[in-house]
Amino acid sequence: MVLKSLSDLRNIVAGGPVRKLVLAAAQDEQSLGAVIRAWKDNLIEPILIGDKEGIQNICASHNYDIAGIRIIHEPNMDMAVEMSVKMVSNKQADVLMKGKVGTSTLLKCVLNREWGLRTGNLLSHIALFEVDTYPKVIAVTDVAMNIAPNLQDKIAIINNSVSCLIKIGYHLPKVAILGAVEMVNENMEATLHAALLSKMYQRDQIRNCIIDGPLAFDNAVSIESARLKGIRSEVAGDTDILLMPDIEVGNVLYKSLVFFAKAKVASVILGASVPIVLTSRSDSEQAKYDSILLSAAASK
Ligand code: COD
Repeated sequence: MVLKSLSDLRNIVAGGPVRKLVLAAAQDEQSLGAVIRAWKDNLIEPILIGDKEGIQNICASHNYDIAGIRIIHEPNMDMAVEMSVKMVSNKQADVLMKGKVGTSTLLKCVLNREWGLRTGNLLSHIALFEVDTYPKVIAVTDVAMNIAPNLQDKIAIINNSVSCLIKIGYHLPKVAILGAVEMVNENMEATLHAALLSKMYQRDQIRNCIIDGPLAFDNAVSIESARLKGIRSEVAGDTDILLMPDIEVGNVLYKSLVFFAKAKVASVILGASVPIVLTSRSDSEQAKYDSILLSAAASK
């Protein structure tokens, strides 16, 4: 199974148990809109923690009927985030979502050694894109969390993203390790990492996926381009996951897809004890909604 579009996530979530999602500092207009829509669609059970009056005012201004949704009043933002994270670590919720709070405040709580959501794994970000010029959804990682991943970090990022896609229903997702070129060049560290990761895959040191690299972006996503360059690869032109060399390349690709190619996107932080919806203020309500569904689908 592969996702052809992000709307496929809805069927996957609808076919599973209803996940509890806690929205930390819930007095956030766009996040609330997306959460309430997913709740109305019977796809999640939300718990809203934050300033109750602020939450109710936003809902009243949009005519949202929120009777039946649990709201916990905590006007202090830091306390609201701490309470949300503790609710997840006490297994009272399956997904954590960022509301009206800074990313670093939320991540600090998530990484708290006493009551946070650490698992011993690296946390990493994955973004799934639906773009008209590619026949299936393509995942890009890591475009938002790990700045300059070393080889060990890249192994963890691959494992996080592969298990996410497997939870959604994929079998052996195809991972392209990107470089600027498809040849190993000792002056380009990304190509050295790619060659090592490919060999580790061949030796079963990385499992549950098919890996090839280095691949340049063109031959990772176009079989014609791979053919012209004489590249024989199981991944070229049929990539499910693009592993980025670093955050700059990843973030520029992310924003190019959204702004130039008008791609739809859903994203989630992986590697903690539960998926974390950590969309940014500039993401559309639709992107937040799709990210909620991705997180619910990846929560198993
Ligand atoms: N996974 C697990 N643990 C981590 C991770 C991770 N990815 N990152 C840090 N930790 C742990 C460390 O082991 C340590 O115990 C603690 O957290 C603090 O580690 P530091 O001091 O290295 O981490 P910070 O707080 O300086 O940085 C963590 C960030 C995630 C904030 C940092 O990596 C960062 O700024 N990333 C980029 C975020 C960004 O700007 N994104 C914008 C694009 S939209």
